[in-house]
Amino acid sequence: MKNQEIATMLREIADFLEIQEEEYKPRAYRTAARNIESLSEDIEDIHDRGELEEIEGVGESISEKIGEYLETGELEYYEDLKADLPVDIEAITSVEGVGPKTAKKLYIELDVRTLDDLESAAEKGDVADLEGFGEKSQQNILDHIGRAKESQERMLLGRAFPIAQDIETRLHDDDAFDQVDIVGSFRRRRPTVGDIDILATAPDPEAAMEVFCSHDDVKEVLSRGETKSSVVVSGDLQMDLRVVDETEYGAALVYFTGSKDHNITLRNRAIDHDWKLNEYGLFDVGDIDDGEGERRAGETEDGVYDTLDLDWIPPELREDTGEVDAAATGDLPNLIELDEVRGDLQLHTDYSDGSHSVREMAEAAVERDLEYILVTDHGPHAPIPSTLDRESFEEQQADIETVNDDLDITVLQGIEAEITDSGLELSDDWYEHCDLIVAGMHSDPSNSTERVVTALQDFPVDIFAHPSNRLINEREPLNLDMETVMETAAEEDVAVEINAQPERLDLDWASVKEYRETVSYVVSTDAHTTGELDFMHLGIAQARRGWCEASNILNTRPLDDVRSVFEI
Ligand code: DGT
Ligand code: CA
Ligand code: CA
Ligand code: ZN
Repeated sequence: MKNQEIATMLREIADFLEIQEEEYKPRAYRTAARNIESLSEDIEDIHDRGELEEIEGVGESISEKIGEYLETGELEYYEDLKADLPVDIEAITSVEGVGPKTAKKLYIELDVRTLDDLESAAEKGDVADLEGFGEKSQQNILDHIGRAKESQERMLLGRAFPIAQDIETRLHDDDAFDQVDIVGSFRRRRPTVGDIDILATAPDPEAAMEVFCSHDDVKEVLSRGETKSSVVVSGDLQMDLRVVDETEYGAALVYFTGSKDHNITLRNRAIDHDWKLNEYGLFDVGDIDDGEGERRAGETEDGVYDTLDLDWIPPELREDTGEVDAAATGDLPNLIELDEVRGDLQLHTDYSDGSHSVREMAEAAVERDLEYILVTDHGPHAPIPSTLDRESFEEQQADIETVNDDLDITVLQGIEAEITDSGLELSDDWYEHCDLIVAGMHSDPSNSTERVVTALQDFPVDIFAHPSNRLINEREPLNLDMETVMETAAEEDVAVEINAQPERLDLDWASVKEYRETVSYVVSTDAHTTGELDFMHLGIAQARRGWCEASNILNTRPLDDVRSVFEI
């Protein structure tokens, strides 16, 4: 599937157009890119049906360009832009503080085309000498370039998801394959993945390799062997395929799912029994000095754990944070499942920066079997172009009432309020009209902990949204004293959000685990389009990584419970 590849191209076009001082077009291209990369359907199928323009944010002009690219493998418009400015614009603008115009200046003055060029120019001191730059901007580049380089190496889980799933389905459906599973960090649902590791069994491994390596979406074959191959697919994602013997499949599943630290703890447990655990199986080597020993397990994953006297450990927990001990004593959590979610407590509509109406969002939520949603458009002082004021808020209220009469779902009206230096942005007269107040911080002041604590203590906040305000691969988390913040949230009965947007996944899973007995969580999509309601699974995966059961997550409860918890 070429969704990610096309989204990246559209984003680069947006950067190029921004350099040309185009006013509206860059935003249009970025919106289209965002919607395309969150599609679960293959964009080629949509194109085949002639329905590109039905994708939100894709009008005639962008749809023609996508069509040209899909049909010819190239887009002339894009090639021309790139010929004028032959730089890796996506990579260079991923350095925090470096925008498209800066990138152009760096190219013209210093011939910076890649991140490596930029790094060496900054290290040599050439950037500081440029007009309008100086030591401070140079230092900023040096401070942030490492993260930018890393971000080139790791793809967001939510972006890799459609690509990986598409390939898994395709291999599954092909006669050359029997069992197919995606393993590695993807199976553990780490927020970012370095590559996609696929494990399979196949009647004829060489035929399976041929299918894997020769598909249309493969851009480059890095290595090809009889049982292991590596390719780069559309979207610049590396995929490794290993074909193993049926009798070893379970042991290989354990080994290649990782994490490495989890594997080491398992292996040590095996050693305690005088056994040996590796990717081929679990062997009794008690009386034997060399050779394999007697095979105890290996065909199924469950069998490997069971033979080690362990409950089967869900992949999301395999990070060596106590899961093996818990599995030994029968104390693993009964992890929350996606289908236990009943509502979504943060999403946006076209009353602020969302793409869809209240009704469209509500209908999409009904399709996803939700019982309630909380609309949380941005309050008047949010640092974005389109926000609510009192008048539009009242119009929205009327809209919501009609939708509630028409549809089999309850729409609550909330607001995403900005945490400011004096607490919350809203004046008192807002509060009585909101069902729930979601508060979040989108700036990075030096006294962020103090501000959050004040907002939670002195203002009627119900949910604290995306606590660290990080953007994975783009922006550092706030410098918050998380323990103080979580204790305050607990004292003030403020629920803490696990935001499911692919670049947020915030509260991060390690903190989720740490504070799960202190605070109540909600998992919210923060959807800005109907399609983004599907991000819920990413947030639930992080809740699972944080050892949460349904009881830890408020939006698994029926609406009446939610109402009584928040006293609405
Ligand atoms: P990634 O790709 O950086 O997102 O993270 P992983 O966890 O997918 O790592 P990867 O692709 O290098 O390897 C896949 C799994 O294979 C890993 O989770 C555990 C296993 N593995 C790889 N190398 C080693 C190793 O040296 N020792 C052990 N015990 N396991 C390993
Ligand atoms: Ca991997
Ligand atoms: Ca790998
Ligand atoms: Zn928004």
